[in-house]
This record gives sequence, C-alpha cells and structure tokens, in this order.
Amino acid sequence: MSLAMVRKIEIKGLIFDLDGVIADTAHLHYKAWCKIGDQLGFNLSKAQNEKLKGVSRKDSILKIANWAGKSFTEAELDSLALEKNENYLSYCQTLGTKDILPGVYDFINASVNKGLKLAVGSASKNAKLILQKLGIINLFSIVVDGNVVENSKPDPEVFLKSAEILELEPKNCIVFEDSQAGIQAAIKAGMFSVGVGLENLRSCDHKIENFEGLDPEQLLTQLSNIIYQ
Ligand code: B16
Ligand code: MG
Repeated sequence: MSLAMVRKIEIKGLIFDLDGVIADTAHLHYKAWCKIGDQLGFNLSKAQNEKLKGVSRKDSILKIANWAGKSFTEAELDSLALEKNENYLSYCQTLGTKDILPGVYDFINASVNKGLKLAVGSASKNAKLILQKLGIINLFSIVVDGNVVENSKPDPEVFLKSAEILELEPKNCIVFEDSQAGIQAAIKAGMFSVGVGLENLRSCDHKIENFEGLDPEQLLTQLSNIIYQ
C-alpha cells in the first residue's frame, strides 16, 4: 500500500464522443461499411469493426482495403469513402430523439444544471447534423468534429482542442468514449477516461455500461475516490 496514490480530480468539463456514446449510430456506420465490404468481396467482422470505431472515414477505408488485401488509387479510396457516407446518411434519415442512447439526455441536462462545461469530441464529419437530428446540439458549448481536426483518434487533438475551446486544463476534463482509439486519445490528452458500453475497453479509468440512472454528482464523487496503486 505504500505506493498507493490518490488522484484528486476537480472536474470542470465533460467531453462526449458522439457515435456509440450519445447517439445510437455505431451500428449504422457498421452497416454502411459492410455494404462497401460486400462490393469488395470482403466480410467485415464485428471484431474488425471495433477497430474502426472513433477512426476517421479516410483512415477506415484504408484499413478495410488493407484487410481485404486490395490496393486502390487515392481517387478510388475517396470514391469508396463517399459512397459509404451516402449509405450512412441514408440510414440516418429517420434519426430523432428516440436514438439518443439510454440515460444520456438526463445525464447531460443534469450536468448542464450543475454548471459543468460540455463538449462533443467526435471523429465524425456528420456530428453536427446528427446532433441536430437528435435535438440536443444546443446543450453543448462546443462541437469539435472531424471537420475541425487534422488527426484522427487515437491522436488526442480532438479532445485537446475541445478543452482549449472550453478554456479548461486537460486534467480537469472527463472523456466519455466507446472506442479503444478514443480511450487512447483521452489518455494521451491527459484526461480522465470513462469507457461506455459492453465492449472490452482497455486502460480506461472507469467503466459504465450506459448512462441510465447515472447522476453526474454521484459519478464525480465516485471518481474522486479512485485509488491507484
Ligand atoms: P464520418 P465518434 C466516429 O465517430 C465513428 O465512431 C466512426 O465509426 C466513423 O468512421 C468516424 O466517426 C467518422 O465518421 O464518416 O461520419 O465522418 O465515435 O468519434 O463520434
Ligand atoms: Mg464512438
């Protein structure tokens, strides 16, 4: 116990990933990539799809081409990525408040009422459109998305930029993420990471299945007592 270290945290900001944390859209990305995979005669497995979560569209098609053992020109890669996005957006047409993941709306509202600063930090170039469809874009101080950053998760840019715009130190922020790439990005950013969902996320500071029944006050108290050895 002599090496035990208590990490005291004063949380002032919450940064939420979008797909798979706020919005029930991860399965739609998967469906859209599977359609591209079919065209390439390649079956994209669920395990491979886990490695696409939080990864930009361009990096995703590069990974898929690699797994499929195919090589493409830049123009062909762009065309496949464009087609994937058209498929994805067609699946997103009916998105609405029903597609906010369980407990997220109440948790976000309670966090706003508690005076916490809220950001969305997403790899998606469609993030604002999706948040508008869900009807919750106004609850966030800032949306940092794939249109704003140059480097995709696991690079920490999206979270560091979010903290900078919120005018907060990284150490005062919690990142909520459903992807391994996102957890790595949060760690590199020097932020506290909360893994969301049933996936087997490694190295996150804390894990929740979803936001149902979760109160920000309660979560912050719980996290402030975490002891590392
Ligand atoms: P788009 P997140 C990520 O969003 C998704 O997890 C990932 O599957 C997707 O490829 C990426 O956004 C880019 O999305 O094609 O819409 O620009 O999880 O970081 O919110
Ligand atoms: Mg995600």
